[in-house]
Amino acid sequence: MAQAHSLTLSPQVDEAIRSGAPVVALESTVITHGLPRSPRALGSEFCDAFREWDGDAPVNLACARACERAVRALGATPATIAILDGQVRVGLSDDELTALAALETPAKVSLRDLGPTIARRRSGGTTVAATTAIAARAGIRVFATGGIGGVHRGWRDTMDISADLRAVATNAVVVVSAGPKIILDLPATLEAIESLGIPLLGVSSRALPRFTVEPEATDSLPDCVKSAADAAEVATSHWRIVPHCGLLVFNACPAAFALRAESVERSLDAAFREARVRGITGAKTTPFLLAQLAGNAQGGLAALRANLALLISNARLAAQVAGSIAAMIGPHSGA
Ligand code: PSU
Ligand code: MN
Repeated sequence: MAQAHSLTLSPQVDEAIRSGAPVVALESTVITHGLPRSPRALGSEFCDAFREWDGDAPVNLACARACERAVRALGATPATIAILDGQVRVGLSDDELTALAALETPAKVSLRDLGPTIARRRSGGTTVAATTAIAARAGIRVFATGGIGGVHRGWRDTMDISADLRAVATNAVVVVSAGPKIILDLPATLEAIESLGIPLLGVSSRALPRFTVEPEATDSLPDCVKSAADAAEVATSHWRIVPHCGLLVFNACPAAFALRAESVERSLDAAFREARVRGITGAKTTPFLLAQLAGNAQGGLAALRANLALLISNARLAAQVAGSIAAMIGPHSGA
């Protein structure tokens, strides 16, 4: 294990960063809080599209492994980021990944929780916000996740705006996601991204992807890239002028697995009602709403498939972007 700053890097990740080889950071709240902890049969269409999938493992572990395999298959090194017993880990062994996926009471570690979690020697999954900050500190330029946090519905009353956005605005990392989580106020989230000065790029389209749901019909993104190399070119150009700002790449959920908007609206209403009845607020909101949507009797399996499909697809794209950036800038000087 290599220590850089206060981070513990796996030998593979340490070597890749030192030599300037492409590395992709992967988030872990999705493992600890976002996915089922038992195996699930996902059907042959899914298994054919995603050969990385290992159907015998619990879904959360299988997903973490599949994302890592997808990254490796494209010549990059995966670095799953999490906190284990107070150690900030960048790159996990398969045993560590297995242990993380089985934690009984994992913490959801966002930016504000880093110090407390480390000092108290706790374990948990890092959110997009915390993962982005840790990746930047390690010298990793590209990060793949599912959906990003943003401005929550009802923000006028609650001020609930995810730390994800500010973290991307203040760390030079390309964050590849399938757009803002569908539970959010999407127009307000786009405005907040603009206010923070974060470049926002669609992939071959300026339609807004909506996490597990098919993209909007109208074009509302300011720009789009036509390839991973194009994204890398935009990122490195931005960093020459604004060196500490991240970029958002919105890669729509693979069309074969995306959910129809109409079918999701009804379950969304029910999920919000349930959250209100149970008094769910703050950091518990996002995991609760997503679990309600995923647990919905009809939509459940389709929502799960969509979520997994976009996670693996984002890991693939991120690996290609990391490859292009590595080819352009070579070894990172900051780590
Ligand atoms: N995926 C899930 N559940 C989650 C998250 C992802 O299924 O809780 C995390 C992501 O890591 C994202 C965070 O960064 O939720 C956003 O939460 P908040 O709105 O509290 O910032
Ligand atoms: Mn919040």
